Amino acid sequence: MTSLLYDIALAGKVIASQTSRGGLAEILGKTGATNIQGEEVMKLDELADRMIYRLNDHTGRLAVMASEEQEDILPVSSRFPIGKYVLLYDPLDGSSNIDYNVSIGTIFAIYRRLSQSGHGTLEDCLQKGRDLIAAGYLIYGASTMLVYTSGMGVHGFTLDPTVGEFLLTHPNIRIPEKPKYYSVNQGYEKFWSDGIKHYTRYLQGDEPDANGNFLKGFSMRYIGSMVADFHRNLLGGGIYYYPADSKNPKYTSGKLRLSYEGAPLAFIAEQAGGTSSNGTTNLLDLQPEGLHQRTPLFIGNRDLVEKAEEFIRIFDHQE
Ligand code: FDP
Repeated sequence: MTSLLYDIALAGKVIASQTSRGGLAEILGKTGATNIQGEEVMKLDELADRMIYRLNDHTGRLAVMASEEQEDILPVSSRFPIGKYVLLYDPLDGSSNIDYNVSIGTIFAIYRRLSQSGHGTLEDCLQKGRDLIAAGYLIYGASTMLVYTSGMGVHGFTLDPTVGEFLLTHPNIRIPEKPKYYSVNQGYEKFWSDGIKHYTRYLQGDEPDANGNFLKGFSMRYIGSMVADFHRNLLGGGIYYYPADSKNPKYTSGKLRLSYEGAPLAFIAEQAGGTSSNGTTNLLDLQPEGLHQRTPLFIGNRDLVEKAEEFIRIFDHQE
């Protein structure tokens, strides 16, 4: 496990070195291809995807991988030894921000394989977040950080570019009890359900909850790179949500993916004292039905996530 995390950290260093060179390295812009999600593939998406795969395919630690950028699972080649772990990853989260020098990230989720031997299977990849043995993210921002949990707290490391190593800077991260921020793309408000609209006004301090209590109102922050939004709220306290909306009839379950975006961040949030939900159920308890399954997502301070569930229950009549 430690070696696997080390390999992911190494991929992160390489991706960071590329992102920090930006326009100098001719790696900004689109490849011209469209991925399985129907999104335009950026050159850096492709580079990050390849980098993580190549640094992990031959080590003997993994049985199978799956990436946001690839439609099918990526079993380890028969040329290489097969290991006992499963790696799911979003190589470059927030890729629509790449060209604007805004923070982006990599998210990863690690499971133990379920199959007994041979190549890893789809079933190995479709495990509940509760079965995660480690999860984390790299954030490529003003500095590069690696934040991860293996079920014993959340720890953050900052890349020291002068020595090329991640050094422990944020041991045992806990979400502050007093939240500061709410983070959502409020440009989509007209596409939201009543529950989400009322909940958002509650967060702004404009509406009471079911007990008649008002909040003072939080500051709104939204970067549009989930890793960066999550990271800020992890350290500052708050809630990030991307609800289901009626904007695109194709995506009735929101935009974000359960297995390699929602579940790993949910595991981190829980380890830091927070929680997550799809509006009714903890994200860690959802059984993925497909590799690229989308989910509505609410993640951050426990009381704010529970309050989102309450508003949805009351206004959207969900049990
Ligand atoms: P992106 O499409 O740029 O990769 O994972 C998808 C994601 O980014 C998240 O990182 C981000 O929070 C969200 O989508 C932004 O979506 P909107 O532009 O719809 O707000």
